[in-house]
Amino acid sequence: MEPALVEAVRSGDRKALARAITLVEGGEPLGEFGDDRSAVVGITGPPGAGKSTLIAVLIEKIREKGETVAVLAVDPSSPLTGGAILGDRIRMQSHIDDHGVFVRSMATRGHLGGLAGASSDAIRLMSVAGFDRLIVETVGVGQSEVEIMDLADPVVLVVGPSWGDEIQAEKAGIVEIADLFVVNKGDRSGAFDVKRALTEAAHANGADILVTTATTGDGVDELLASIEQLTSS
Ligand SMILES: Nc1nc2c(ncn2[C@@H]2O[C@H](COP(=O)(O)OP(=O)(O)OP(=O)(O)O)[C@@H](O)[C@H]2O)c(=O)[nH]1
Ligand SMILES: [Mg+2]
Repeated sequence: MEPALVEAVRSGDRKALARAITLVEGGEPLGEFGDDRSAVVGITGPPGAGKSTLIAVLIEKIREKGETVAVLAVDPSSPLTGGAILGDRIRMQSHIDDHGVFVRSMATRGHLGGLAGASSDAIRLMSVAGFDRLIVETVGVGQSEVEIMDLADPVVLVVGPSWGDEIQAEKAGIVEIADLFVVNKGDRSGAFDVKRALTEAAHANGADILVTTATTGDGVDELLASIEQLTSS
């Protein structure tokens, strides 16, 4: 990649950052540069669990603390959830004029392999751009999402109150790599049953289980506190 573009990204130019991510998405190699990487928080889980809604609340809380945050939402190729790109944009739009927030979707549809590599380069670019916190969202339904989560530490698994039916994500090995479990939609019946059902898996990972309601913000302060604790250790 052009050193001038990388320099512009480093200086905090958001348009340059967006352009650079488009280039790595198109397969352009990023090349070498200083790896001053911030902690990457991975947020994954089955479609519709409320990941984007939770992230929108987290963004608000992070900004209230005066920290900056960049989010990469890696969209699934599944036609079922392909509308997520637009949904994510709309949900996070309230932060669009804030220089301390950068939100980017990366489409997996039609991607010719190397998705984890492109995501990794996009995250490096966001890190170099100087954000205090980096978040990557994936839908935990396939092997490539597990690969992307390899880039993240900690990994937060978000499930809904119907987790019992969501065996795909379990098959994909997401449960094994989660550092924190979140049962979202705490306002719905079943959330506490799911919490109980996850206790063993969480215990095996030494992970906590939180219950949140993203739509009201309930439990999100605790979620951010847990994330901060995991990123500081
Ligand atoms: N009742 C209730 N609905 C919620 C809650 N959190 C999110 N939702 C709703 O659940 C739906 C899916 O939320 P998203 O945030 O798009 O979920 P997601 O996990 O990002 O979905 P994908 O990116 O498509 O996998 C939306 O209609 C949200 O408004 C919650 O805590 N309670
Ligand atoms: Mg989403």
